[in-house]
Amino acid sequence: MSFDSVTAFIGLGSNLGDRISWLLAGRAALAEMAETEIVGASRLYETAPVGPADQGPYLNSVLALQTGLPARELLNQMLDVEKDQGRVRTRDAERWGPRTLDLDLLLYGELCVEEPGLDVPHPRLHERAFVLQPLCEIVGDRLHPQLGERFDFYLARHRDPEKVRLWSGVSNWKAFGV
Ligand code: A4P
Ligand code: MG
Repeated sequence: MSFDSVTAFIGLGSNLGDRISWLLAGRAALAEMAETEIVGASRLYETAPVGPADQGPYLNSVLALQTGLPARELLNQMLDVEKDQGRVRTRDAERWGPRTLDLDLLLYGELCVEEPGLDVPHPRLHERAFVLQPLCEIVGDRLHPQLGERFDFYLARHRDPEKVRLWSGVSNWKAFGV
């Protein structure tokens, strides 16, 4: 790993088909990206859908990556992984609708950018329990690079134990790397 690598955090979500298989395949594909290593993982959560209510519950988790890829290149490769894992984007696909695998670039070091096709930190990160709960397992005491409070501050505002529950369907989710 090069000296100027950055720690990035990626949110994974799935609510269609064999959800855990999509997440495991997504994690494996992320681990194979050039100049990139998975260095941390939250546990898995089963979460009530945010957005249209007529969709099933999600599995969500957050991975920490050490990467030498620039942010845009990382996101492009994440979108390729989504595509390879069977997610179909159509022009009229429902926003926040069901998906086999959704990968969100939550944080890329301390970077703050708002460009066409690249918003980091993820703009809804600080208001979603399904992201904050797993993220805070890894970096709850870090500061949101744009908004300035600790991530566990935002979690305390949005925590929802009814809608975000630990999921123990597999035991090896955190067994990445060596
Ligand atoms: N894009 C720009 N910045 C980013 C970034 N930091 N991470 C662009 C990811 N993508 C980024 O994303 C739309 C475009 O945003 C991409 O082409 C990319 O270039 P999308 O994945 O096609 O659209 P989306 O996911 O339907 O919409 P959006 O607004 O990204 O939704 P979210 O925020 O990803 O939410 N409920 C539960 N319980 N768990 C979930 O995981 N996920 C969603 C999707 C809704 N409800 C959920 C969950
Ligand atoms: Mg998304």
